[in-house]
Amino acid sequence: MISVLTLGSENFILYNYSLNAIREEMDILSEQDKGFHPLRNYREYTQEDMIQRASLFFESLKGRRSVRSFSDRTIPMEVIENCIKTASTAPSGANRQPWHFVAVFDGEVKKKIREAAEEGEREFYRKQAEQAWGKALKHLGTNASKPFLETAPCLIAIFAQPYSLSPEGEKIPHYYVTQSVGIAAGMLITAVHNAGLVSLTYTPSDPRFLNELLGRPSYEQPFMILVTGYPDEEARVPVISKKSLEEISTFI
Ligand code: IYR
Repeated sequence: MISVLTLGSENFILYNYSLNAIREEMDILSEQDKGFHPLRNYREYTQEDMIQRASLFFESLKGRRSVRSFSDRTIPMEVIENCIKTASTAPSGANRQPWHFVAVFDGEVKKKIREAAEEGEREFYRKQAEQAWGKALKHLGTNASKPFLETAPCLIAIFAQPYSLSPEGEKIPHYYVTQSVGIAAGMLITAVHNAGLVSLTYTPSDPRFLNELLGRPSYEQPFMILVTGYPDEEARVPVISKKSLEEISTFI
């Protein structure tokens, strides 16, 4: 107060004004802007470049196919690490990141996964063969045999977390879990393709065995296994087509 009184009246008003402005600014900062920083790393392209980039990206992704025959050639672990890091950049409900990825390179563990998966598949194909679901799969040529689970160098098991647990054991709710993990899985598939590898989204018919085999808590839900590696030299893929833009979209 004393120091304020020693200021001339004009200066006092200015001083007071700037103090209030700073206080106000700090209030706004703490209420709205706390934990925000400017958008970084955004890069705008010219419309011409944008058009070309979108077209080239489509051309690249159009070439992706699900592959069921893998080479046993090894792949660098670093590539998988970066692909998982790419998936981890996915948006998620309330940014809770409700996923866990287990990258399996170990031959013994892959063998166990294959055995357990094939057991579930034998049951599935026995029950579904003549049902609608079984018939819908006929053109893919799938059956209960899953050799790729052992041949492929890497199986990335993706788990969805309906919630997580705090260190005190309290449940932390997760939101839009299926959407979030689906987006992350899509980005993982894209990253693997971009690295020059192929993948298969394999969904075991009865996937619960994965929790115990891979040491994941029982509340996590096995989402899919992304079988990853090089294609077998003789790999063949089914003749399929994708729906046209007109069929899948409406522009208003
Ligand atoms: N999980 C089984 C069945 C299967 C189901 C769907 I939907 C597919 O697109 C392909 C297969 C299997 O992998 O054989």
